[in-house]
Parts: sequence; structure tokens; C-alpha cells
Amino acid sequence: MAVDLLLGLQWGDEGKGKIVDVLTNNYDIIARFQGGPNAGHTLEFDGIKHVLHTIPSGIFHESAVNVVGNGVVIDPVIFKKELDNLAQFNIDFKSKLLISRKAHLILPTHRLLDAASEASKGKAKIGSTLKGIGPTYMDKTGRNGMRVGDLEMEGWEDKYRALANKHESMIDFYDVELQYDLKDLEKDFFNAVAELKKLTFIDSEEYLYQAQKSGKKILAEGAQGSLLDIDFGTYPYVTSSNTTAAGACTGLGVAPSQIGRVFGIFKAYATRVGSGPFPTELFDEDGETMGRVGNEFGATTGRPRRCGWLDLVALKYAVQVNGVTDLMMMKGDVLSGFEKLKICTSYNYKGQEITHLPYNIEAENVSPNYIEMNGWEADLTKMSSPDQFPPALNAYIDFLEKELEVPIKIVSVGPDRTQTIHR
Ligand code: 2SA
Ligand code: MG
Repeated sequence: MAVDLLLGLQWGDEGKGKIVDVLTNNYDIIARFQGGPNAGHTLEFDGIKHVLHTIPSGIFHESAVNVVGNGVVIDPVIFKKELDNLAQFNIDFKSKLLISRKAHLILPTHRLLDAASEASKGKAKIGSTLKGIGPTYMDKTGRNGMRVGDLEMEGWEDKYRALANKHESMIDFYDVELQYDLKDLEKDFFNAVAELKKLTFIDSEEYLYQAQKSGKKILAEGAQGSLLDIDFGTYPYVTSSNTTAAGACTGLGVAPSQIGRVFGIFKAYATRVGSGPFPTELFDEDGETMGRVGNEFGATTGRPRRCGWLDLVALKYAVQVNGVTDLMMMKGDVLSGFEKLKICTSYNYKGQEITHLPYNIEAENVSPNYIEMNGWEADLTKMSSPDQFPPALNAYIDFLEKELEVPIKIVSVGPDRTQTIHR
């Protein structure tokens, strides 16, 4: 039985949480494979809006098992808050939420190091969510990290202390103003670890292997987006994990030969939160309208997201790197009312027109070339079938399918579970 993947194709916030929730009926297991509490996955149903950070988006379905894979980094404090928020929903966390022993832990000092690193960069800051993601992955690849499985061993507190002490001297090294009370932060951390230890820790690669063998259907849930990938994103303005398809193999221990469908999610326009290049960014009324109508605010930090036209050059690149088999277009409803819509189909790059994503897409190197399409007036949010789509929306979709050479299978017309149209 193959493992299907669901990934964001832009800079995150494409609507992965919503679609995972919609697709969970077709799967037995939902598994997160990278990122951590920097992610904000928003789900809406029965009039309630939920934001998940580390817990996979299948958690509200009674039948699905949710796995936090080895590639994820976990902050026990935020994890506990997520569990507390879900307390009213009677979810059996012991059996429905399984955590890889090999997942790394975010310590309070990782968060402080993140803050110190960003402060030291001044204007060149990454625009991190400050959840300690970068420093935790640095400790992972530097072979210094603490993992969930360590919590089951004698003397893990000593290991913690040694690492936290080292971090403190590193914070001093940054020589920036940082107010904190580590004792206080540690109190929360140790409390939260005690909660975390009540959950079920597993060898997730073995669990997923056996599940697959016995015919269980698995969906791997990505976080952030392809253009934030540590290797293929707009480095250094990226996150610290592989957000692309290959990350699901290393982040879950699933073999490449076992990957089935690759669902790629994109917004009908583009957004980015944090620093870094964004060739189609708008600074005018159109961008302001997208942000307002699309409610484009960070689901973790509340920061306003930057908005712009759809960038087909970048989208093609993401489809290619991930081997996307099925596309899903989100938030088409936000574009209702625009008289004209633009799509970036090539870049001017150092005096030449190019259609691939170059090494450097900073504004001084790249300017976008657009085609213009007719907009539509109709409110899409009440629609339930593609037959109801206005001709201009169909033209927009057809153009993208032709350019990307992948079918658009789902068109989302609003945040609610029910506002999902299959084609
Ligand atoms: P980090 O926190 O160190 O991984 O940040 C590095 C860059 O990655 C971006 N990033 C994100 N971009 C979009 N959405 C994310 N999740 C939240 C959301 C973000 C929020 O769902 O809205 O609430 O602000 C996410 N997580 C990381 C980040 O902005 C940096 O550019
Ligand atoms: Mg998000």
C-alpha cells in the first residue's frame, strides 16, 4: 500500500490543514514529517476554527491515527497547550496520537537562541516565528540534540542541563539584549514534559512499515511550503527542514518506492510571511484586498502576510521538485471581484527572459512578466459543484492545468470543510 503525500507548493499557508482534514476520511493514518510549532494549520468545521501546530490535522476524525514523525521537532510546552485546547473534544490521545522516539525536542534555550540569532542579524533577519526551529535542527545535524526517546532513559535531566548550559554560553556569545528568566521557562518545560510522557512513544518507521504492510492507508502531511525548503527554497530565507517530497522519506522512514500520490496545494494567488524575496509581491490596493478578504495573518504569530499575484515560474518549480500528481487550488473565492487577474509566467533575469527559478530571485535580479486574465464577479463560497463556476474561473483553472501539466482535482472556495469542490 502506497503512502500519499500532501505538500504546500508556495511559502506555506496554502491550506494544508484544511485539505488533510477533508481527505482524512480516505486514510487510516495521518503522519507529520517535518517542521514543528512554527506551523499553523487551520481547520474549520461545525462553525469552529481550530489551529494546529504540531499535532497532525487528522486528529478530529475518530477513525484516524495521527503520527508525529521523526522529522518533526517538538516543543513540549506548545504541545501541551495544543492538547489542552483539544481537551473538550474527547480525543483519545493515548491511542490516536503517536509520537516518534526519534523526533527532536525544542528546549527553552533553543527558543532563546532563535531570538538572539534573529536580533543579531538586524535588518537581515529571517523573520523566524521564533519557535526555536533553526537552533533545534542545528543541534540535530550537529549531533547534540535531545530526542523524545531520551525522556524514557535514566538521567535525561543531566543531558538536558548540559545542553541548556551550553546554549546559555552561546546566547552570551551573540551579545544582544535578551530578557528572560530561564528558571521560569524551565518550570513550564518540565511540567510539559511530564504531560508529554503520558502519551505513546513509538518507533515510527517500524510502526508505519507494519501499517503499510497490513494494508493501512497513510497520508503524510507537510508543513510550511516548498519555497521554504532548506535546500530548494529561497535560502537563507527558509525554514530549517526539507518541506519537499523527499522530506517525507527522511521524516518518516518511508522508502521512496512506497510513495504513491503527491498532492500539491497552492493558493490562487501568493503569500509570504517573514523576510525574503517575493517577485510578485503587491504593495498596492490589490495586495491589500487579498490580505483583507483572504484574512492573511500568520496562524502562529498573527503577523500580516505579504500578498501578490500567482507566480507560475515558482509554482512550476515546486511541482517539479515534488513530482506532484494532483493539484489543489485554494482560496479562489478571495479573487472574486477583481476585474483583471495577473499570473507571472516568466522573469526578466539579468536582462534575459527566463521561465525557470534562478539561483537568486532577489528583487535586484528579477522582475516578473505577467499575462492578464479576466476576473469574475460571482461569489464562489456557496458553490458546491464545478458546473456552477463562472467561465473566467474555468479559464483560470484551464490555463494553470495546461501550464503545470497536472490536473487540478480540488478547488477550495472557503475555509470550511464543506466548501471543497472535487473535479
Ligand atoms: P522558522 O520559524 O525559523 O522556521 O521561520 C523561517 C521562515 O519560515 C517561515 N515560516 C512560515 N511561513 C508561513 N507559515 C508558517 N506558519 C505560520 C502560519 C507562520 C506565522 O501558519 O501562518 O504564524 O507567522 C511558517 N512557519 C515558518 C517564516 O516566516 C520564516 O520566513
Ligand atoms: Mg499556516
